Amino acid sequence: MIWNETIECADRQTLTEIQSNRFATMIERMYYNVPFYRKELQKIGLEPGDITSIGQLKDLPFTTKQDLRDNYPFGLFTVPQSEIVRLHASSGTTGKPTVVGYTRKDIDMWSEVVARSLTMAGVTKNDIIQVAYGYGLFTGGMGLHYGAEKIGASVIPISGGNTKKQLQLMVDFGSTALACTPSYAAFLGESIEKEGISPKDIKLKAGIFGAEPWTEEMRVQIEKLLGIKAYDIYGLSEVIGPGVSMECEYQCGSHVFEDHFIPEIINPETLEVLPYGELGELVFTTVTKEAMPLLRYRTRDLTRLHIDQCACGRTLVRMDKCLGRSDDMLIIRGVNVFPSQVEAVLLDMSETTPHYQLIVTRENNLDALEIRVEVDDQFWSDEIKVLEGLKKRISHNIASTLGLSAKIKLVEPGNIERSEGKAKRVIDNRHIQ
Ligand code: DLL
Repeated sequence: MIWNETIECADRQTLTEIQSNRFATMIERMYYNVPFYRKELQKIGLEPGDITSIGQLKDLPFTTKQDLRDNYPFGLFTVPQSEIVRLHASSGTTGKPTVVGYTRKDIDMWSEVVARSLTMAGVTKNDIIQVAYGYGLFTGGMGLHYGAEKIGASVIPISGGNTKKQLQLMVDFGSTALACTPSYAAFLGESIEKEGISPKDIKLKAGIFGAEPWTEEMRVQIEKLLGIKAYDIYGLSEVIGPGVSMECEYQCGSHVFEDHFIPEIINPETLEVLPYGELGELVFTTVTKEAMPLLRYRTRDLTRLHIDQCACGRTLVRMDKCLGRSDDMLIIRGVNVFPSQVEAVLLDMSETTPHYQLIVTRENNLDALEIRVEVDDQFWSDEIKVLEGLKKRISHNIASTLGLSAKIKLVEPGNIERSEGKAKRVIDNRHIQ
């Protein structure tokens, strides 16, 4: 089944017309309501009326996470606060999060694209969907929730964690679909037998997994453990949240909902637009978002786009699984982490130096983060109690900044390897890409 056949199967010309009209209106709104965009557009001598076609997109300036940070928290909103009905946030590159706002119409649009996504995974109003993405500032929980309600499925808003209860409700309520990160899905799968549950008591058919990179091998493993078909869902808070693109049953890339989000692939060094099929950085322009539209937003995700017709009948462009990032962002247990956030915490504390290393491992499908921190010469002590106290304080500050707990290991002054070139801040032993 296709949720919105008129759009999802529209011919290219129709789609381009829709995009061009919406794009022109959006540029106008940005120009008149957001000083940042007005300045950027004026820099290239552009007046809103000059934009008539989506073909002109390639000549317009990019927006980056730094721009969002510079305009923190609400500087890029095009509507007054009274029109905002929801705020979400994701990790910024240092202490401050990236904030996104939604009008009621934005929430409706978001529910629509998630409804299309869930329909691709075969979810209907006859399904019971367990939403085990985190509810809160993270967009995963609420995003899936509204989309699932829109199609009329029964939603279990259980949020993440509490594995025992997840499995108990999965059996007792007869959940037929599961939405969570792929690593948590694998962990749930592995916990079934440990919890003394018989796999035949699990009624799941489909999984809607995303928010972090995962491999084809992981897909096979999860499908086997949970007895389901596992689908990839992609999205980012800045653009809307989950539901920017989604895999159909043919699983040959995720269809991008191009009537709302226009994708481009650029060379991250030269910034030139690359043709279909070439690997580069994914860039999105939103054409319907009201509260916080984005012009050529650099996602930093590396992938390819394909335009050839998909066997499912949808004409929407497909993107490959993300092959990595063009910055240093890590995704640990579904939480976005920038090494610079850790650095900001350490710089804030007089007892530590900004010499540190992040070591990421994966055991039983769950990510673990260890942070090795070099202690300041003045503070280093032979007294265990003093160091234990420091460890606790770092641990607390890291958890409140990253939203993620980490094991802290204190290292003697001078003992973290110095590099002559780029510091090796991250050792990722998960091999997921
Ligand atoms: O992760 C939104 C989301 C929630 C997507 C639930 C899917 C399911 P952020 O926290 O802003 O938003 O993180 C966005 O996560 O730029 C990618 O690097 C990564 N990411 C998201 N989905 C996928 C995926 C949500 N399916 C960042 N595969 C993005 C690989 C993904 N990476």
